[in-house]
Amino acid sequence: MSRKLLIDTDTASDDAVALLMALRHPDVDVVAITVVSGNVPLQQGVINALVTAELCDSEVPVYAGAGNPLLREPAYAEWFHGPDGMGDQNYPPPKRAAESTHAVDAIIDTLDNVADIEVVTLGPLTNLALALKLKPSLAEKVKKCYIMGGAPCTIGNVTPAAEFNIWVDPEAAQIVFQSGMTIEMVGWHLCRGEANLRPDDIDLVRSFDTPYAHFTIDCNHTAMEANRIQSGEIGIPLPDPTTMAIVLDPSICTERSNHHVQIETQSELTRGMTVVDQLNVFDDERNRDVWSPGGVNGPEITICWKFDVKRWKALLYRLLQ
Ligand SMILES: [Ca+2]
Repeated sequence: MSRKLLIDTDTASDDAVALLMALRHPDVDVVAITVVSGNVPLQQGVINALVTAELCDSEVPVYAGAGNPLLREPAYAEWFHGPDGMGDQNYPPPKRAAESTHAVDAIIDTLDNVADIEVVTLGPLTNLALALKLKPSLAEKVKKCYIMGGAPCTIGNVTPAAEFNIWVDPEAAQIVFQSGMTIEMVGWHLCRGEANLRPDDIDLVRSFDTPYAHFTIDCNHTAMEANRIQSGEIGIPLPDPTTMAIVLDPSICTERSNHHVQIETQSELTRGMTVVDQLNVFDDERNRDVWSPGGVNGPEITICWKFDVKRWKALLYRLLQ
């Protein structure tokens, strides 16, 4: 039986590849794509999600959601993905439009009614937080929620402390992380270094000569240049696709552990930091009031620390051919 996924995305170039992977995977049924403001303004993200679905001959419903974070001003990452989020490839406009239902209503309906639903979030957590605020019991309906976000090793890509998705809407992230949903957090660190698509990998992907392969490289060309400037790495960073690889084959994650996690919402210096209690200091009486005033610590979150780079790329390549 196919696994059922709901994917929430701020669709830009790496989201598009992650969507493509899920839509082309034979054992997965993507029941809904919900779009949130993040990498690009909401309506651009909707267009990018529809363009990607069309490339995959998929009729998956696409829903537009929150155009702003819960409390903060919107922040975009066009400098990284290009003004259209897709490396300015001038893709023709999609033939389909988004559904008329709001993404938050679609999330509530899907989580309530689709058995064994799994959720994958590839953007800021605004849509999911709004759904949980309206219906907290949804947390128990989700078999598992995979979150691309956070910087458990404290190497951020917006600030030294924070990864983009969590930084954009930290209040939403805190709501989701404290909701009791079964969560696996796949941080930004995994997509770095050897996990980038290196020039040799890019040549290999081009050699597949499929629309999916060319799309993957073309729409990420701005991201490759931005990555070189930001981190000095030569290659395409693919945070959302690395997360999707772990969703599609959880054994690709080779080291994971469970910890209490809090999201920083008060400080400007560390806004959106994913504070992971790796040594479980909360369990020590001496630390409890210091770490968590009031003694409330929330549920444990599974953190993925390491993954198998060869197997991540092998899975990607299989889905691009
Ligand atoms: Ca994303």
